[in-house]
Amino acid sequence: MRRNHPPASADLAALRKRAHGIRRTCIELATGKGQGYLGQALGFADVMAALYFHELRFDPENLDWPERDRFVLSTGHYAILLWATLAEAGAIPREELATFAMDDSRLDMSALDSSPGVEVTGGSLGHGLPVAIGMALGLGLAGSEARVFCELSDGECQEGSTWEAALSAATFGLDRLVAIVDANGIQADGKIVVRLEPLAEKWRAFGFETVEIDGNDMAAVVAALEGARARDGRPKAIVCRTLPGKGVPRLERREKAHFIRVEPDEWEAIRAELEEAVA
Ligand SMILES: Cc1ncc(C[n+]2csc(CCOP(=O)(O)OP(=O)(O)O)c2C)c(N)n1
Repeated sequence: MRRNHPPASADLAALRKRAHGIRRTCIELATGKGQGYLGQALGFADVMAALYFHELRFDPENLDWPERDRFVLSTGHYAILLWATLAEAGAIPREELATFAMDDSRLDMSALDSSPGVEVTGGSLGHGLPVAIGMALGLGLAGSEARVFCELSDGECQEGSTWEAALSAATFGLDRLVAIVDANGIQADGKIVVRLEPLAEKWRAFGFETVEIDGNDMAAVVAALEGARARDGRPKAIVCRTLPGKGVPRLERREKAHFIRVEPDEWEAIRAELEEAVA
């Protein structure tokens, strides 16, 4: 069903259930591949549930609805999470999930703009925010009410293009723009290598109205998104502290969670741990 305006209040229990469904689908998608970007997907699932089931103006039956809010997935390697979220929303047929990462599938390992629900090809890191700013400017010129939500990673906060974009967003007073940083503390080889802290203060200093939250606390995520609705001439940033592998203790404990390798006999335990976590 089309959501025209974000609702005034949220059903947190229902959103947590959605997040769980999304995590379950992420695991289903990764099962059998032996490896993948599962850690980030599990970590950011709460934010995606809040976005797609509460905040975004969104029509699962028409992903190209012109008045939709734009969601830019800057980290194309999080694609598995987008497919799981869109399937949870009924925007991708569940049967299609079986084609994930196969030749000719619409559901690639990394998000392409030819895929359903993808606004721009991600994956070349550091480009999502600049593109989101162009979209926000264009929507403003077209007289649209649509807003632009841009996910980006803490790794991308080490890239100059991100901060150049942030400067221009504040200069243009882009209050329809919400930057959502997945501050999960990791990048390719392990922990973040360049000192980013205090990250929220940096966004603030660049002119963004900024909050820093536990991105795995649904109440906090919803409050931050609702707080970012103000059209007050300033862009918004939400710095989300998330836990890679969230919901599956054996994955939460992994030191190298950027690209997870899973033994064939481990999937069952992973599924069981996820279900135990919500029991
Ligand atoms: C411009 C660019 N440089 C390098 C890469 C290779 N790369 C893919 S994912 C990744 C890790 C980046 O860390 P982060 O964005 O924080 O992602 P996370 O580890 O949380 O998934 C890198 C370096 C890339 N995709 N794009």
